[in-house]
Amino acid sequence: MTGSRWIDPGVGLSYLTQMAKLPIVTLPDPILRQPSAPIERVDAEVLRLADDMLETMYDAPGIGLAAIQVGVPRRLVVLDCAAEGDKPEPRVLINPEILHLGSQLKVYEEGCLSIPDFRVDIERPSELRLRYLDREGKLQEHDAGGLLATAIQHELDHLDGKLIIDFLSRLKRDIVVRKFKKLARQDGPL
Ligand code: GNR
Ligand code: NI
Repeated sequence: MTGSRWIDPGVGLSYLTQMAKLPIVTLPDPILRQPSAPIERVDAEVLRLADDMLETMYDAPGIGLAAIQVGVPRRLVVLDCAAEGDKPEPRVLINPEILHLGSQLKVYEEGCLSIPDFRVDIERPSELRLRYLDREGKLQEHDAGGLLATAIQHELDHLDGKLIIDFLSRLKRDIVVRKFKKLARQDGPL
């Protein structure tokens, strides 16, 4: 997805900008454990980052991406949970907050772009109510269920430095982390 688009800053000037695929931070990079800070202003820079994150997510491919996964510790998430072949449903959530979690739980096998080739069954509430700022900076409240509810909880965990390996026992988590540390030594920077 290499495209270009116009941003109108609303002062009669437009800039032609190019979307860019960003490198995804993977385990064991300690950045992934950093808590993300709220976004103070929904400006052109934030929207640009959101578009770059969408391109990065579609390219991966994945169904969600948190800013911290591209090294930016801000509370910004992109998602697209549309079924393959259906019309894309790109979503941008700024400063997302869960207002309510349903009492019914469901198990979903989750993966994470920051932990390649690893999957784990995780039990989470199947429905939630979410509040966030949209790309116009407008406060939104929505109910979510299905895969979207699972993905939202996964992404909000990232904003607090939490990863899907944290749902494993300490022993199993250490085995996964050690594997990624070894991989980073092998094909990491010379
Ligand atoms: O692409 C992804 N798939 C996925 C599958 C089940 C539950 C959560 C996810 S999110 C993940 C992309 C990712 O790592 N987002 O942070
Ligand atoms: Ni993830």
